[in-house]
Amino acid sequence: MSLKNAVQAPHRLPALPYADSALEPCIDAQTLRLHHDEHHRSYIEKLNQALEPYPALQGRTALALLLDPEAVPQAIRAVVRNNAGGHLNHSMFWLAMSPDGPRAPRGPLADAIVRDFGDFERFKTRFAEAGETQFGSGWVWLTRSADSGRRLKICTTSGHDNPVRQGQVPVLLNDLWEHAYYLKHQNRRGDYLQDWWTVTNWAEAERRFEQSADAADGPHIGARR
Ligand code: MN3
Repeated sequence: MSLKNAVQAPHRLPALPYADSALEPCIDAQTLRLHHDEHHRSYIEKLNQALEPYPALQGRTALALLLDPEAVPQAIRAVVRNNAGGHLNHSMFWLAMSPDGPRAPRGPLADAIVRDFGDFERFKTRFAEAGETQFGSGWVWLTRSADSGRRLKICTTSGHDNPVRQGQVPVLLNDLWEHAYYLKHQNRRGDYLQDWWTVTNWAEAERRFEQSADAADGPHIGARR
């Protein structure tokens, strides 16, 4: 799913593209089931609930709501930001993992990672370190942005913020909330981040990277609806 095709209102929970147990042993079936069926669902329910009195906003995608906060009444702006963000990020996150496929990037994305981080191992170390040191709940991202000459960079966000709001195109993301890993890894977020390379969907990251090429020319990257 691309950003511009985010789920239309009434917002609905997308099905997981694999079985609950498909990402074991990195992500156990119970964690994946709770994360998808309960956490992601609850963001969607809260988003739909907040939008209920505002029919004009119900046709907007989660991305559109996040990119135009001024269009959202102050009374529901924070709820919409948190829950549209939660919905969008999780919809991307399920696709950022796969039980099979290449376990390293190929082609133009592989070349860009070498160019911007030195080599693939160094990139993995920096991504995991950024995720481990993010204080509290949030996300770690690999993004491409116009303002840095289309270079790749690693960043973190708090809560469910998405760097697309800062004009960056997400290529890869990982969930740093404890609900993503606590049943199996407990407090060891660093171990989860290391294990996560065994389920990373590099084919999806390659697709996102290649689709970002044109969009990275202007200030509205990733923002086309
Ligand atoms: Mn989560």
